Amino acid sequence: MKISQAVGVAALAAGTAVSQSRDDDLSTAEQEVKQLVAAIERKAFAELGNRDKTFGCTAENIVYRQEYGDLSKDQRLDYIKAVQCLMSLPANTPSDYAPGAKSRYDDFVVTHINHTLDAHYTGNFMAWHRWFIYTYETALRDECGYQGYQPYWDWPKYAPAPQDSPIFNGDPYSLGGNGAWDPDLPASVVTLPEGVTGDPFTLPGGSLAGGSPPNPRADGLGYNPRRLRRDVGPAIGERYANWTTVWDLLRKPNITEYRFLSEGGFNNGEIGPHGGGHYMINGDPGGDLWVSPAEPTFFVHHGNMDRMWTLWQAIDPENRTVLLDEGPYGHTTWNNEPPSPLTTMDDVINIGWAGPPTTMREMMSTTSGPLCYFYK
Ligand SMILES: *[C@@H]1O[C@H](CO)[C@@H](O)[C@H](O)[C@H]1NC(C)=O
Ligand SMILES: *[C@@H]1O[C@H](CO)[C@@H](O)[C@H](O)[C@H]1NC(C)=O
Ligand SMILES: *[C@@H]1O[C@H](CO)[C@@H](O)[C@H](O)[C@H]1NC(C)=O
Ligand SMILES: *[C@@H]1O[C@H](CO)[C@@H](O)[C@H](O)[C@H]1NC(C)=O
Ligand SMILES: [Cu+2]
Repeated sequence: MKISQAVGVAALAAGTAVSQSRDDDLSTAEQEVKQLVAAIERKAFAELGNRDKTFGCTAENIVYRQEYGDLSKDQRLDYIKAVQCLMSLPANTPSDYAPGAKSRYDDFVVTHINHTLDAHYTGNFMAWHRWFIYTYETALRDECGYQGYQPYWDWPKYAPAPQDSPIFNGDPYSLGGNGAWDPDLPASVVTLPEGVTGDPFTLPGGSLAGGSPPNPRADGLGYNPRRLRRDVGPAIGERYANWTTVWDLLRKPNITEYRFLSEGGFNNGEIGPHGGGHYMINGDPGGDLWVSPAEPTFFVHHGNMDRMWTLWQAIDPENRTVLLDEGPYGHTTWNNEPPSPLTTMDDVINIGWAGPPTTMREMMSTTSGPLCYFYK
């Protein structure tokens, strides 16, 4: 008997038999995803266990990133304190380049704004964000004394009610809630743990979100402090980031197909779980492609983007850590517009004042290059 059938039987026995086929399908997918992820993890751990000590990354020194809700309350507070610390340290970005960059945290926002058009719908997208998140995690640890690792947001786990999840429920251990409804604003005003509200960054001019007030500079790099606003709810996640989505994603045969589901088809209304995670947060700046890292939950969302890619790669590491995308998203320009060369392993990944550069080659594995982490 498949586990998925066993769950159906258990639900019947508990008198909670799922009557809607939709729910039944999702719980089937949930069980299948959990089995598949467990099998991938066993395979990856076994491979690590077989490595000898000459390998830089082994079962002894690898570290693990955890789901936000799996952290203890103390661990969540440690993470929040480290993020607040990053928001209180001085910026590396010169103020004549970006007057809005007031803190070390803002270095990451500035870099993301500057690289929006050469790090999304491009061949470096997954690797660029892997290095971006890793550098952020490193700053939390080295500059703010954080002892843990970057947590991730397992989207489908909370898709039916993300506003009640440990990430968004507004309790002192969360990354803030939706806040009180303010009839003067199009989205809700968020209430973040003390400190997290300090200096949310900027919106670039002409950006997607109806951010207000508009940034004083057309390039969005001016100083524009305001409270975060969110509109967290179930509609987007249930549609674009459910258990079936994850099941389908992990079974994609190549990176082109993988990315087409993950990021959505271009301009056809599909947003995939990547857009789904961003628009589950929504608001200002979370709903804005350029400035979205100014919303602290960006990093748990992209943590899961990286986790998905890591798990998918671990199914066939030999092929999937060398394979570069040959589809329209595999080039050095946004959706290959205007036409540009394919991204190569030697391409440099630049993250400006956020941290040092790296290469595509170094970012293709979390266990076989300079990186040494996995997910659990
Ligand atoms: C789950 O997500 C997929 C897209 O990945 C969508 O096509 C499907 O309709 C969603 N399922 C439900 C039950 O909403
Ligand atoms: C990726 O997989 C799809 C579906 O099997 C196939 O049509 C496509 O040619 C593959 N692309 C590459 C680059 O192998
Ligand atoms: C890649 O996949 C193919 C078959 O799918 C397999 O034969 C091969 O050994 C794998 N590894 C490499 C490095 O090509
Ligand atoms: C901004 O991005 C461009 C490439 O688009 C790069 O040449 C430049 O160094 C970047 N500047 C900063 C400050 O990150
Ligand atoms: Cu991004």
